[in-house]
Amino acid sequence: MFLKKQQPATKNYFFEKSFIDWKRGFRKVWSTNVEISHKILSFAQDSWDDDNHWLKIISVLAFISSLLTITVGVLLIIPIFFVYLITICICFFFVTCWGLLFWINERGYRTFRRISIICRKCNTRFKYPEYKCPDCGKLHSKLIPSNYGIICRKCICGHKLPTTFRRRQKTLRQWAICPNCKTNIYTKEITPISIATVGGPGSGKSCYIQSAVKTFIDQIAPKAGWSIHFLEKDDEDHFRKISKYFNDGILPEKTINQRPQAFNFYVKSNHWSPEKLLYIFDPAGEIFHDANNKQKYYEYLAGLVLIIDPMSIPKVRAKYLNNSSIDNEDMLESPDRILDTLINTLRKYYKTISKIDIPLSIVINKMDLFDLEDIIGKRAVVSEKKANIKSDNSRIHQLCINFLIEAGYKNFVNNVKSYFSYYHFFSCSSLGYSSKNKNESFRPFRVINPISWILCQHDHDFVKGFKQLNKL
Ligand SMILES: Nc1nc2c(ncn2[C@@H]2O[C@H](COP(=O)(O)OP(=O)(O)OP(=O)(O)O)[C@@H](O)[C@H]2O)c(=O)[nH]1
Ligand SMILES: [Mg+2]
Ligand SMILES: [Zn+2]
Ligand SMILES: [Zn+2]
Repeated sequence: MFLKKQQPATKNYFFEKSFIDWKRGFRKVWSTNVEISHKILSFAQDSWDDDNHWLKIISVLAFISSLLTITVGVLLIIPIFFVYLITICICFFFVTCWGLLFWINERGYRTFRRISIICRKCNTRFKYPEYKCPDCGKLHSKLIPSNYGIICRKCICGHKLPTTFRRRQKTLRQWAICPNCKTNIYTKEITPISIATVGGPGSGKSCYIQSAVKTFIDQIAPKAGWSIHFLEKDDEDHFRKISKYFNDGILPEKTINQRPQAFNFYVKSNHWSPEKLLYIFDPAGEIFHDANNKQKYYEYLAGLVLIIDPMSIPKVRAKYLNNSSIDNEDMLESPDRILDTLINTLRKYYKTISKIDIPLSIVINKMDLFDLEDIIGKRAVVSEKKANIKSDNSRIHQLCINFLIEAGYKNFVNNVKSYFSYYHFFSCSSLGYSSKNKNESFRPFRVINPISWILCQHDHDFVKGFKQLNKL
């Protein structure tokens, strides 16, 4: 409520100027009174020095009136200014209470809705953007109800800036600036949900993210009654492009950006407000070679999707390589090394020795290859039909664990269990068929489950949303 940082704005009258006015007024009236009494006193002294008797009488009278001026001054000025001060204090009290109501409303809404902003350029997350005054360009931080104004703030240039959440969103969105890199952020103050992929080069992260996003936007959102729109035109164009490539069976290019730009879209529903803004990060696999490679987004992750290419597991590879060769054989990196690096990086980053609280989806990808679907996919679940297992997802989770243990990855599974508080194993195929059959639309399957699991871990609105969806 009382901002420490100086703002290029004038403070609310009752928070500063009223007390300055009182002090100035009191000084002025008091000094005028003293001055008048002083003048009368010096007149009395001059008259006393004269030999004229009449003047001596006048001098005595002047001396008495000088004393009276001071006394009446003290008796009148002090009570009047005391009442004046009390009135200002009462106004200050009521304005503060009024301001506190708005401030609590703003803070409560932000905390409850977990509102913050992520800069697209530097990936920094911050609670409040800076707002540029549309008239003079001065930067205002924390444009919220404060001692600089309850419902609006007056910039030093005279321009009035709204300080309440809704009016600020309506009128000042294009003036929001990242406090870190000072670029325009355009985004609304909203609930961001950030998800990032993890996996070695060529494990299938980009294919996975693109097919999961496409499935979410094209199939899940319309079914659930959520409307999707994009942060910027570039995001929409990017989505249209990958959508077209997907339909034409064209693979994404190798990711080279070490600090990935987030792919964003808003999810709007009648059941929640404000909208949710999904940030999806897809880094290049090479960053997981280095445990010191800290990404800014680690600070605010809602979940991680660890992609495992089954062919990067030596035993699995040995079993299937006789049947066929793989495109990116020489690039494959063992998933246990990737997991070790991830655990080291996160533990260093969060300076913790206890479990990591970020939900982790472990996804065995490329399920279209060979007979993997019969071992850890839906076909395996159908053929087993275990009555005691609640859902296909729980069964696949267990099958994946068994598969990894049999493939010599017991340590991997144990590390997941001992270092992560929330984890789930999934299997899916981002493309639906081997990339060798070019120019045919990809047919991903089960790609949404790892993402929906993370969304449900992070946000209660999505739990209800997906529950509703499963009932349909
Ligand atoms: N058969 C099959 N191949 C896949 C699938 N997903 C990805 N691939 C193959 O894996 C290759 C690498 O996929 P990407 O998504 O580019 O891998 P990445 O993890 O993003 O790699 P980097 O960008 O280098 O980190 C693709 O060119 C495909 O050939 C899948 O679901 N099935
Ligand atoms: Mg990639
Ligand atoms: Zn201004
Ligand atoms: Zn920035």
